[in-house]
Amino acid sequence: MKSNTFTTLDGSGMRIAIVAARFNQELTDAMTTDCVNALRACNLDDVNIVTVRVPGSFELPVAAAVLAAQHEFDAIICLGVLIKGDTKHDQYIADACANGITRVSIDNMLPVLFGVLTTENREQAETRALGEQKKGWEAGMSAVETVLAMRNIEK
Ligand code: DLZ
Repeated sequence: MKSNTFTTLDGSGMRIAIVAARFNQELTDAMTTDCVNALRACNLDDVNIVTVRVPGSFELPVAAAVLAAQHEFDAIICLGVLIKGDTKHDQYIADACANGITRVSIDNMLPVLFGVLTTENREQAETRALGEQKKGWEAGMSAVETVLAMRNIEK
């Protein structure tokens, strides 16, 4: 079974926020569309899917923190595309982003999904964002699955 193959997930009544970086916009736009479609496929109403855009992946954690503080969402999905450049800039952003998202998630006991691609080059990013891997779809499905899993733990 492919790792991103999901069984039927019912997210009826869930409210989920997507925070998407604009950097590498062609790719993050596609991931956002796929993510929204995944949530719709899990029976979420459009009114319960909120999308926020930020400049780059570095800004994903602070936007997620603000959304988490509203206590209105069952999960927050962070989407971004980090492509390696000539310097270590991408590594610093990736580390800050991953650490920040983890902190927001744990501090709020809320699923905050890491839908951020960290790739060596544009081709790898396109395969994951636009190709058959469809990482935006995977992030949406993972969010609903995690909310359901947490509800089971809480019982
Ligand atoms: C500056 C920058 C660079 C070089 N590369 C990326 C990238 O590949 N992916 C991404 O999402 N954002 C990138 N950014 C922008 C930073 O995330 C951030 O928006 C700026 O440093 C402003 O804080």
